[in-house]
Amino acid sequence: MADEDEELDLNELDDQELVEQMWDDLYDGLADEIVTGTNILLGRGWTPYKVLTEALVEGMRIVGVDFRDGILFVPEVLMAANSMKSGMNILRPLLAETGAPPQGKMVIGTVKGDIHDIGKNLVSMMMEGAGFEVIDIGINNPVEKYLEAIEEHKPDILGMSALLTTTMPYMKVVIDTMKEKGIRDDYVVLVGGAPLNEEFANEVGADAYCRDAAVAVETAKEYMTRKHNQHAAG
Ligand code: B1M
Repeated sequence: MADEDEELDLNELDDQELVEQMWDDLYDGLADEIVTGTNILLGRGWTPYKVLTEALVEGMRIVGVDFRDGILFVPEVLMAANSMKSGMNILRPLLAETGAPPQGKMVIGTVKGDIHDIGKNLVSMMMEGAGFEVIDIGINNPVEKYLEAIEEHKPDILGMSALLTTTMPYMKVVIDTMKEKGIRDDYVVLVGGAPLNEEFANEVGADAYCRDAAVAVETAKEYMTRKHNQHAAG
């Protein structure tokens, strides 16, 4: 009954009010409300991508600011993250449903020591929506896990995510190990995560830095086009 009341209340809000309410609900870790809000916006004709970026990602950005400033703590941020995932679960199949032609294969995972996975999951969702087959190897991956996954799945692209300044150098460990094994150039290596930038990506020997999930998709597509052109020429 309480849920029904909440749903009615959220339905009465206009789009902007509802989005702002969802930022508050995400902040408060209210997963049911996030599910309801996500469904309402979709029902009003919002694209899954618009709901994702304007309601969920922006809500998590606000959480991040108060986490940084010591206003929110890990348990609260975990609840916010779980609420965000409830919304993402609704959007995932819709984003994958675009009927995009098959593009290629990507293995993606968050590096060793790092358990942040929302950004990586979002990249996976968007890549699937763009027609990529995605093998998501999860969080806290040592170099061996990356090597096993690329050996098993033979992807076109290896994606790595890191959200901490302390874990992002681990990307170099993975890339250097690939070099030692003589397999670095068999894969396109894309890296992303809030503390990274292009300079860092160059330093560690990645092919490209992806600022966000949309850039990851565009970059991956560009590399696939290049690969096809090279095959056609060779
Ligand atoms: Co963490 N955390 N956290 N945290 N956390 C940050 C990253 C932090 C910036 C917060 C802050 O202080 N402002 C800070 C890092 C500071 C630093 O290193 N400079 C921080 C810290 C310090 C910590 C802990 C150390 C806190 C503690 O324990 N005292 C701890 C570390 C745990 C660990 O990993 N070992 C910790 C823990 C956690 C939670 C578990 C509570 C939770 C994670 C839950 C989860 O992921 N399941 C959490 C969260 C949620 C955050 C913030 C608030 C939000 C991250 C997020 O999900 N953003 C974050 C603050 C912030 O980033 N502003 C913070 C939304 C997401 C959509 O964006 O991940 O950037 P993002 O992904 C984007 C792009 O970066 C890019 O595309 C994505 C989509 O557009 N991208 C890629 C990401 N990966 C990519 C890979 C690609 C391509 C693009 O491959 C091709």
